[in-house]
Amino acid sequence: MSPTTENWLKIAFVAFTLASVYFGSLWARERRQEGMEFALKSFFICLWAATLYLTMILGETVTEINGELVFWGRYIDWVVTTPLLLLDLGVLAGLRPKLIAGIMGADVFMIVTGLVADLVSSPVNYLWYTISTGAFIALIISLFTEFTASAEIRRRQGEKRIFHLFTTLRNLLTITWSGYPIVWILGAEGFRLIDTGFETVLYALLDITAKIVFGYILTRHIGVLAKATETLDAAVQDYMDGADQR
Ligand code: RET
Repeated sequence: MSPTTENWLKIAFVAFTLASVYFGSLWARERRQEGMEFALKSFFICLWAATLYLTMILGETVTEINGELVFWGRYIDWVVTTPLLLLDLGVLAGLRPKLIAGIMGADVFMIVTGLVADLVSSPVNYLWYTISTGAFIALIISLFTEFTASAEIRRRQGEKRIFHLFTTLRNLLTITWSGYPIVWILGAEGFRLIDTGFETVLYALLDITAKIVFGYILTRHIGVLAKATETLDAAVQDYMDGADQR
């Protein structure tokens, strides 16, 4: 591992450790307030990321394959944390639980096929990259169709602040998440236009924005979020009532 790679893994590890302390203490202080499960989720997301960064620093989730270092710990991080980030956005939009679950499933598919792309050699890796990107595009489309339509309903019900928070986080998510397939294809896994050190820097910055900045904006609006939880509870109740009739 080059010094740049190692240093940036450490920078990300420290950032996620501090962020998990921040979100964890926020939750501990105000855990009886409605909407605080978002802080708890951000705590877990950052703790998980810090743990996986630690395993990469220690070389436990890094393996040399075909003469190239594969940081597979990243995928173990993403496969757990990205569905949780989508869950946040789905709850905020007031999306039906069934759809949230479907989107989380598509996301897991995207990460697992991305891992396969990283493990196999060229040119088959590009096949898996394309499959993963297909899932990614479908996911982004769903954010701008189903998620947004659902959030629109809330806006019409007078919940303007929730709608505004939703669009801010949806746009942040779309921009940061789009960075990942770009870094991947430019880096050691694809065309090798950037070296592993620079790739580590870019992934660290993307991870920090997608998890810490996202979680910070989200938890700063706990009051708005309490309302989002109420609506989801009502949707779950409706769903359960429907199931009762069957
Ligand atoms: C890969 C490579 C294959 C094609 C695609 C990818 C997308 C990855 C994404 C990752 C998001 C990670 C986040 C992490 C934590 O905060 C697997 C790089 C489409 C979108 C948000």
